[in-house]
Amino acid sequence: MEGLGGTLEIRQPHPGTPVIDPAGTLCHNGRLDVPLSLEFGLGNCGTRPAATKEIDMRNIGYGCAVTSFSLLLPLLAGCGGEHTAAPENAKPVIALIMKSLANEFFLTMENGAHAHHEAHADAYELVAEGIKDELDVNRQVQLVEQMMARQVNAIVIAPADSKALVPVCKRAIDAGIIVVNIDNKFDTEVLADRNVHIPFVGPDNRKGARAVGDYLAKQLKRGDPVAIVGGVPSAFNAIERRRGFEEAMKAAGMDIVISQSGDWEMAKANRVVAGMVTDRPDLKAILCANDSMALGAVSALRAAGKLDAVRVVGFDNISAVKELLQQGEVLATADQHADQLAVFGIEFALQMLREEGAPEDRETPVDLIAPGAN
Ligand code: ALL
Repeated sequence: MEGLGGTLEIRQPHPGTPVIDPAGTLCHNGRLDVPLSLEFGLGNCGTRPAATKEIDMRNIGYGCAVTSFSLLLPLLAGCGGEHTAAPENAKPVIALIMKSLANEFFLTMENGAHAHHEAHADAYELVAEGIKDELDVNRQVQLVEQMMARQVNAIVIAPADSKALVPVCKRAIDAGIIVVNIDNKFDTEVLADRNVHIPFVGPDNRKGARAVGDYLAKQLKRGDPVAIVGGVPSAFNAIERRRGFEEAMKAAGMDIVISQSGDWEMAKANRVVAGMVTDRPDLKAILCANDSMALGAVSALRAAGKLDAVRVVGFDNISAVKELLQQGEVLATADQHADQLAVFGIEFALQMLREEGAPEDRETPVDLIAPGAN
């Protein structure tokens, strides 16, 4: 079997707008991020799974506005179950698997990765993928499986869930792929249970949140009632940020009267905060585990006429929050250098590809961003 055929249909998006097709494929920046796993059955090739192939549309020149065409994919050389080995001197392929590209944080991360790749294009090939929303864990599992089918050399992953992605990443490692965990750390116990070691490259989220909370505390009075809006509860970085906020508030004698999840999402945080200020009109501050949720909190407070009475802090230092920081509507955030986070992971993976064994985990910087803080 020398090639496989298929037909791909892509709808016309609004220019420059992220578009998600029903299969969860994300199309943005004029690029079709084709987890569009074109699934081609292989007839009687019994031992191999259905083949998936991802297609980078960047060079096609139509942006995402391709309507319909046929593809011939010289995908698998045969049906014997053997891996199609890359030529000896081929560049390694590194797959970056992120979370929600609807969150500016991950777009910044992706742009940083592409800039690094452009500067080191002779060293490796980059495939960057994301999911459509913060809770789409299954899609991330599928992305790892697609990268395995594609036989990439390394996967750099920011897992949406610290436990659920471990088994598929273990399968990738067993298949000979290097896996580097960035941003949100895998659960240590689950890794131990599965007897797998995955190096982590990312910040100390507890420390970052503690710094934001300590700064906020200086603007409050002992005993003030405050609330926490957390990230997805199954994400370790969400747990760590909540701990950092709690430590700071307790150390300064504040009263944490409500703690609820906003699932990292602006809209969910907006609803949660609207409820909080109704239940506790005396609230003095809201600590949000990321900036998307801080934006949702600010708009809920504005709608309730409470923007002056309640301080808001976040985490990420996304551009929309930079403006609010200047206007004083958000008091502080933490910068974990999204543009560098994937780059650190990619460099780590390249190092592992060059040398045997895994280097030590690497802690990356996280800085308090607040007026007069530095
Ligand atoms: C985390 C990141 C960001 C982000 C969040 C949303 O893993 O560290 O703070 O806002 O994911 O997915």
